Amino acid sequence: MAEAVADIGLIGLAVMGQNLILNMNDHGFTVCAYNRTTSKVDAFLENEAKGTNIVGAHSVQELCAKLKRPRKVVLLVKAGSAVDAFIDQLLPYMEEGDIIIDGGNSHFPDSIRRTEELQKKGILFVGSGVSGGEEGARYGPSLMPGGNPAAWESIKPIFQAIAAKADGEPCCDWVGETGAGHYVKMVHNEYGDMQLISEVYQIMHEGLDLTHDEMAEVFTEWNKGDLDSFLIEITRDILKYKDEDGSALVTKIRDTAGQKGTGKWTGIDSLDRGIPVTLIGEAVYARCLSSLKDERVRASKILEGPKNKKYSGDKKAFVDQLGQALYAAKIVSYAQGFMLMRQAAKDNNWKLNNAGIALMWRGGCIIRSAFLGKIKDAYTNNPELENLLFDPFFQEATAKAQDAWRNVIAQAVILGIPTPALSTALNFYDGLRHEMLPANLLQAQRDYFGAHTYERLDAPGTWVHTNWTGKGGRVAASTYDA
Ligand code: 2AM
Repeated sequence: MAEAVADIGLIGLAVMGQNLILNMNDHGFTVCAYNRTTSKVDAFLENEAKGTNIVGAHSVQELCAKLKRPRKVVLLVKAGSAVDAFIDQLLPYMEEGDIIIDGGNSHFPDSIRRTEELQKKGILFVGSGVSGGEEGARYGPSLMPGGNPAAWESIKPIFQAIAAKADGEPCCDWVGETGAGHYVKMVHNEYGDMQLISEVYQIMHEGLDLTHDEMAEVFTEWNKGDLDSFLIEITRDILKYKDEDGSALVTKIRDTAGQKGTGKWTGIDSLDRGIPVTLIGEAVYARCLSSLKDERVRASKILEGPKNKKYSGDKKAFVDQLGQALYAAKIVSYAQGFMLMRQAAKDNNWKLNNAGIALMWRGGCIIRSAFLGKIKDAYTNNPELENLLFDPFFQEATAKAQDAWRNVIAQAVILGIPTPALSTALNFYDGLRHEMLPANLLQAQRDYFGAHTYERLDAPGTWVHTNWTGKGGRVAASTYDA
């Protein structure tokens, strides 16, 4: 029988798995490595792990024998059936209180199911979002663990040690119950931020005729203030990057955006829950429209735009307004994301750690930004905050930016430059702050053509049908909703 020497085990020796093991080793933990194809265990021990405290196992049984109690096993294997298969293989060698952590890209309903099934067997399951790619895994990822809360005390020292740090604080905290970790990982995506930055780029390029070096200067300045973030920083570097002929390389890249699906899944989830996460929606659609390159080339030759395509005012002042518009729209984007998480928490009975979530995203991942510190403060000050925009800091920030934001969008509309994300953010903001929306008319229309009934403002909870034409029946269609 092997001696229990390891603090934690990890299954799945692809790059992410190997890097997480090396990261844990750097922080003084003894890790036992295992992989389905066991030759990879030997190769890893002989190469990357040579000279470290890392140990290997050639079977799940050997892995479990080498782990200190309570056993902790991280799975970093292909999402889906491989995770369930490994859980089944581990169970015979585990005892009550042992912990299985899935650090892969699992869909959150699977993590809900696994937490519940394993709890019945006395095993603690954790579904953890891991963000930051290979580099993050090696030197400090953003970690978003959720699942069975009883597991947190045991895994906390390891997780917080290996996570990225922002102002000395680990970008890892307990997210919430069952599938909360993987859910938050899904909502945390860069689609909104990237689309907003790209729209601002198009306005500066097309409407203001700024050179790429001038734009890089603007992004350098923005990165020193409220907009300080990884994406602003890399945009600055991209704009400066020259091709062999001395021109900006970015101008030579075919303008059709790819996507792996995270944004799409967040969009679909938001539609399912009835929460208007419009920035992600627009960001996904903008990528779809970009992909219709051939059709756009044909359209560009036949569809009319405005005669005047250049901004004629003070460019410097307008660039400052662009920065404000970008900031305000970004606030709305995060407000929408937290609205979605709030609804998912209600639907699933999760008690979400909102302040912790903002902190987890401050480092290690693509959306990392200084701005998230303000979100953390907002939820620390008021854990029950109904909407991020109600926090005094964000309420004031949007109020201060709104004139600039409105002017930017008005000018973009006049110049014929598309701003789907910047505009939807403002439309959402204006919609949210309207006590009355025209849904009264909409309800009347539904009642007119479909007898769907409507609720009266002066008698809440009373649903009535009006015979709008004086013809036809007086029966309400309460049994269907078309
Ligand atoms: P492998 O090296 O044996 O292929 C990323 O692909 C990781 O997931 C690898 O460690 C890989 O193991 C593992 N993996 C992928 N599909 C798997 C499966 N069906 N069962 C077990 N491990 C799997």
